[in-house]
Amino acid sequence: MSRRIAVDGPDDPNEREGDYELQLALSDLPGNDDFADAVSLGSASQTSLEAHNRGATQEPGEPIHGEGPCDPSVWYSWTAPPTSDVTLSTADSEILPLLGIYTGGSVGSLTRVPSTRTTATYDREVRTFRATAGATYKIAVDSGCGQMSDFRLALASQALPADPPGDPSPPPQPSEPQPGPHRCHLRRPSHRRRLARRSTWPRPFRHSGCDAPCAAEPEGRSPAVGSAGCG
Ligand SMILES: [Ca+2]
Repeated sequence: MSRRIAVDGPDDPNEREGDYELQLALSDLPGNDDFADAVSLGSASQTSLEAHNRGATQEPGEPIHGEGPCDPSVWYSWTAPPTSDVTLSTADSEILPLLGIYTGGSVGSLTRVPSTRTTATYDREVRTFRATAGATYKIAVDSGCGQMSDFRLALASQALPADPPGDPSPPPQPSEPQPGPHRCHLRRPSHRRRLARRSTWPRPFRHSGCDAPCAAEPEGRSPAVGSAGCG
């Protein structure tokens, strides 16, 4: 396929004519322009690469990764080995890089992964996110203002400490009966004993379960049968 190239000057008529130099450079299109062609980063805990987004496009249904809709994006895929805190960096890129992190199986049904942009300058963006063990993340590298040039991408993950093994729960021990509030059970003397003791009534009641005598009932009153506090 042939292309025709026009060379023109600015609107100012005083600058419309003069010498010029035309440079032409050819570059292969990125093979991971489309989501389905994402380059796999495997499950490395750390990795870095240099690539470019020249000729990259935005697919129908592709989310907007930054603030603009230009989206000359390329895609990568990475699977978290353990649950980790992950840092993505595009430091020293020749574009104004933008990063998008997603899960999902098609470009039109992606779920954006919560992330924090810790650095954003003209040549780098740094984002951190929490990755779940075994989950596969789709990473888009885009550029602001539709820039197309070289970029760098570095991934570093820090596995979260595993839960401490902890001491196994001790087997349940049979609970010993706990002493409750001490109650003294008064027993009323039998009728026969009451008759025998009529001459000495009232007497201090004796009770079971308590060595101390309970207070005598007021004279002339029969003690109630039941329980009463001892003390
Ligand atoms: Ca693309």
